[in-house]
Amino acid sequence: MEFPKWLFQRAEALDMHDIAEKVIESERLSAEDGQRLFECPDLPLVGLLADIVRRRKVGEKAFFNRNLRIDYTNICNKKCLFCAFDRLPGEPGGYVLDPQQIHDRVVEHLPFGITEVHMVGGINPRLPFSYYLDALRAIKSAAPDIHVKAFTAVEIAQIIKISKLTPEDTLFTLREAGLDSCPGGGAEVLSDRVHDELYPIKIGPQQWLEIQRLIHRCGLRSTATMLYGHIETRAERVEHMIQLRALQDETGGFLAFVPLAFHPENTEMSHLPPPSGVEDLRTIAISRLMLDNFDHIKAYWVMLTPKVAQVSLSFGADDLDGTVIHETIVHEAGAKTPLGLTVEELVHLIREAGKIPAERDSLYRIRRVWN
Ligand code: V47
Repeated sequence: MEFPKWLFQRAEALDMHDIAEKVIESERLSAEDGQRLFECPDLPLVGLLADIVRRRKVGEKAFFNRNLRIDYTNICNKKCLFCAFDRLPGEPGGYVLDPQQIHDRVVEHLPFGITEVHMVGGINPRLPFSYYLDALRAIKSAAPDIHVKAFTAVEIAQIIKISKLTPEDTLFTLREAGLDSCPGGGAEVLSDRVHDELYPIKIGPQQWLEIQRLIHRCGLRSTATMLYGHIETRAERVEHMIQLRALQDETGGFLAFVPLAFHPENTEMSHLPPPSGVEDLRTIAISRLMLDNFDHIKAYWVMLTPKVAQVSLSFGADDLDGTVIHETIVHEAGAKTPLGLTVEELVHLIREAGKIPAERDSLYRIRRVWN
């Protein structure tokens, strides 16, 4: 690809021309490159480089789907300091949705044309293996063709523990009950230091990666997240991306990367400021540049706000997740975003960003393009 002269001059002025050249030549960036990009004072330059990669991957399309969130329980014994959603077993305010309630919630939302249910919850030690299977079956009995994206690696670790089956057989049994793919939550920051400080009794980086490897080995796809903007360093963010990239080289099982902007309200870290819009855009752009083997970078509007998510479509992101009806985890932590966007609103956001709206299914097959 021809190197635009003005881009080269701009990069050269900041001693970033070697990175720009690597991007143009589709060469893999190193951890050191990632750190230099975080330190680069010219955010639009970083965004332009990310935009080159985005365009190469998906052209002018930007994706979304029609999805419903079901957070089946907020009871959790993991005491993560960044979480405002959890209630300890026995604490007031805890809930568990029974399979009938899950079924009814799906039925209630079928008129919205949902194609995916994204279902996660806390680590509730009182739930037996049969609960997880019944919850999946409840969704499929309401809508047999719906894609069920459920249970983060943290929940999968818990389900394996209680299932009395091998890890592989646990996954196969979940699949038989209706599991189609797994969401990417629970990764937080793949760093032992951050793990020890913020969520020491939840699975750590190596186990999270191991469970993802298992999910992919069992034939299921998944996503990967990173919770940024709290105590992690920029070097730790880069290290997180490098670890995901290595696993993706090995399995090819990740569909997308989803950077999650930390919301401090009502958490043990409420004294911290939330990440700024600039930090959001920079993190998204650098993830697009570092994760060369990921097809999609998701701008999760629920955490970013629809406005920042829209701008991020020019900074490396190509997907707005979806309608996300009824998210609760981050709304408990102070998110002021709506409890769902309509398809019309998503199409409008994407069009205004100069991109072509493409409704996708959960595996990124296109269902409709708004030309
Ligand atoms: O695992 C918890 C994070 C995740 C807070 O896979 C918080 O496509 C910000 O994983 N501030 C759940 N974040 C959401 C999630 C997700 C969302 C959208 C798409 C996908 C996907 C996955 O939210 C949790 C945790 O990492 N979280 N508390 C908080 N205060």
